[in-house]
Amino acid sequence: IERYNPRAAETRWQKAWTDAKLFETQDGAEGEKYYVLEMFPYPSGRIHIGHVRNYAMGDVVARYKRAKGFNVLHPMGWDAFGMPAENAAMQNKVHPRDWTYANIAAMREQLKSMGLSLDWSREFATCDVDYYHRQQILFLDLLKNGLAYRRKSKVNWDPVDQTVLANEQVIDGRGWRSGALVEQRELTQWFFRITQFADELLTALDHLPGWPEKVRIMQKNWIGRSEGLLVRWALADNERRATAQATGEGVGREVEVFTTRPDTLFGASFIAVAADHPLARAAAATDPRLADFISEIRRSGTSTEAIETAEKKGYDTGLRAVHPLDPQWTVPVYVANFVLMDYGTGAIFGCPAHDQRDLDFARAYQLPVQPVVLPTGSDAACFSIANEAYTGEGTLFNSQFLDGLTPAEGFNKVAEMLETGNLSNRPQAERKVNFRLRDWGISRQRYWGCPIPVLHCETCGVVPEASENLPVKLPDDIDFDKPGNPLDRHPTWRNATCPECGGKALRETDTMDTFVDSSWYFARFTAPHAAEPTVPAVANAWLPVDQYIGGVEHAILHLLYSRFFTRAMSVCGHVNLDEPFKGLFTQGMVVHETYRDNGEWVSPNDVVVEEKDGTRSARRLSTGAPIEIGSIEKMSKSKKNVVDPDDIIGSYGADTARWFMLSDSPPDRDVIWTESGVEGAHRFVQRLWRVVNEGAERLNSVAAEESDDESAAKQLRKAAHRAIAGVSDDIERLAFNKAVARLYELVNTLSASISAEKMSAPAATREALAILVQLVAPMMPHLAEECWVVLGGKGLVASQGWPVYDATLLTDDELVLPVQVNGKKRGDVSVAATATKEEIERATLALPVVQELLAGGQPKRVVVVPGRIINVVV
Ligand code: ANZ
Ligand code: ZN
Repeated sequence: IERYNPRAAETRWQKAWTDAKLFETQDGAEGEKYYVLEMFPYPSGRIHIGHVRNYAMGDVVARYKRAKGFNVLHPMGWDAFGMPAENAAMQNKVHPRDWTYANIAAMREQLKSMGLSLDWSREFATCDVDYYHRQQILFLDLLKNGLAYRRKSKVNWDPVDQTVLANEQVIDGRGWRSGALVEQRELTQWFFRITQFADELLTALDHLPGWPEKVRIMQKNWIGRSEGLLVRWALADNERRATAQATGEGVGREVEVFTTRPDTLFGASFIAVAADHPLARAAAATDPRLADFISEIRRSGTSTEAIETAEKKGYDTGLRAVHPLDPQWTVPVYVANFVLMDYGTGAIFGCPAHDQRDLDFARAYQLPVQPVVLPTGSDAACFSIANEAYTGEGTLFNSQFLDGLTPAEGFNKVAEMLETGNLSNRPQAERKVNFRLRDWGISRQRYWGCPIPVLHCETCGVVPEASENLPVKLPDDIDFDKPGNPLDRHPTWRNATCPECGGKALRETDTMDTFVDSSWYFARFTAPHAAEPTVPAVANAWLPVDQYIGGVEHAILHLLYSRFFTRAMSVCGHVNLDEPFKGLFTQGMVVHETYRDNGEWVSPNDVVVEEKDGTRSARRLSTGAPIEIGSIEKMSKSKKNVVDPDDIIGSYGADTARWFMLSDSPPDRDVIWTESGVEGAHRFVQRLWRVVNEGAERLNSVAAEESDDESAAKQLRKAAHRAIAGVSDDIERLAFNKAVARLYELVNTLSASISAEKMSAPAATREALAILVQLVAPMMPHLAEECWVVLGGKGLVASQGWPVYDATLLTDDELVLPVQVNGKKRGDVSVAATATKEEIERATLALPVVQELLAGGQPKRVVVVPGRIINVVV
């Protein structure tokens, strides 16, 4: 038997599927709909091995569901806008469009070489004018519905690159690319009102059983709902008047804080406000040192993370605030670097004993630390706080009328008192639900993105572009010679006519965040050529996506934006649903050992690893020099521990690559790419090929009238039918590695029976071989087709129905056990040999004769002697 040659076979079968238009899905075709989608790739240039894993998984599901009779939608496209294309343009003088489409062309070929059952007729790239045209329609619809708006907002501005930076692009206060000190600028930016759905986006997470728990928790934390109290602290009169006079500005009479712990009010020792709080600004007007302090803390990074990790710093404004529960008690008012302006009210009261940040701050500025929550079982006399705040449960103490209450009771008591204004004859607080979630800023000062389709008219202000003027196309003739947004300095593109008054207007030059592009592509796949963003009836029929598969790195932003955008599209009538992804699966990464030669990373291609007496050593393939084996890490170019899917597919074939990606570890865990693992997968490919060929050969030589040996046939059929049940179940649960293990087993069983001296059950062997090939097909589709031909199967495996198992073959042989009632034999019960005691008991009690003797009552005792006898005591 000749070795299986994947190279020739794979292209042949890919062509056969394409010619048969097998994977071109028709809307409303026969069968229940099933939409399976892998997160679409960014066209960076080449697919990486993580893509192979992701798409192999999705393809198994798609092929399996198709065989099960579903009408499967399994499309592919490109998340094609974004910075890397502009970087390439700056570095290599190539147009972002050319760079992007060349990458797409290369990657499309790579994906095609994997033999994925994709409907390529629905392919699009988000940078296609056809796509972003519809995104502009959506933008204008959101604008009409109050879901898009413009406001001033603070941004990180890189003065050298002349661009806005995301928080992650600011490193130690400097631009990641230019190294320039980042400035805070106020720019008018476009936002999507995601906060309008904050509560809904949160509660709906409880109704997504098809999502991993960890992703739901991450989204919950991101949305960050907290129930608290807005508490107004009056400013002590003297200082307030002094400041107000000096600045001529109305410093408020009070400062309002947001707290989730009003129960700890008696432990308060200071008020702190954000650098941008009006109180801080007013105070800085008369205090140059405070002004310096404020500019210093503004420089040190604006990300929540930067703020949380920075050393706590504050400046005493000299103002004093009056404690809301005790008019005789005042605390100092600081400006502090750990208070964020855009959360709550931008002001807090600090309770050092029970909040770590407050404690760090209090220690730095010698402020009192008064514990007010006593851990259960602690002694009030001895309990004190050192360097760790106590944030647990307990009983309130040192708190006057709150003493003895739990924190929750204390919360309610304080809330009631302050809400009703018992103490000062006016309400001093109100309950408030706060969200961490902010509106989504979508403005980017970049060229390679979807233009925001509005105009700025001198007379009419901001005007949406008229729909007949859409799309607002990106100009082609741009240059990247200077930093900044090429759209801003384009000589003519900005000049336009106001659709309202016909006067002169300037185009908006901001483009949309690329997360907008990926927030609705799954809906566009349902009608990729429609004139409108969707055809609602068609979209509603296909959506939600039944199984979405992608990396956990998208657990928050992409998935949350998509959930928001789906709701926004619903409001505008483009779809009629809230949740876009019914099932979500986040696959693990592909990791690889690292290698070093004198501190320099070495590619696995130039390394041979040897194992001797259980220890592994490595040397360079080219020079033979010894190499240090390093830790196993995510594949990355910088560590050179990448393998190129093209190389793997070129030398072993796509089926081997797919099989290995599916076989080695549970799909939600990381998989370690090893050469030996790939070789193992390839050996299995060859083995399967041999078993099928040998089987077919021997079957051909068996005389037609020869009949099966009954017991041998039964064993074989059992193995095959159990494999059908098991593999189906594994695929349904996305436990691909388990399915693989079962198929190894089935091949072993078949191989033994085929190589036996006498083929005792030819008919059963024929059946089992066909089943094997069909079960393997979703994972190794090319090999399966080739084997199908060998077995003389009709048509393509890819268009066969999924094999159906015979349920009677799943149970082991039955056991018949005698049943005694009160020591006297009354009958027999037959149960599966594998039945548990509970199952045997249930079957026994269900016997009519036992039922009769029980007369509706319960037995006193049931004694099961496994494999022997059952005694019922009534
Ligand atoms: C007093 C207090 C005592 C607090 C205590 C906590 C523990 P979450 O749960 O995230 O909503 N806070 C409020 N606004 C803030 C801002 N703009 N910047 C920084 N911190 C702010 O957190 C609410 C708590 O975070 C609030 O409750 C407040 O501190 C602080 F033992 O008030 B707390
Ligand atoms: Zn106008």
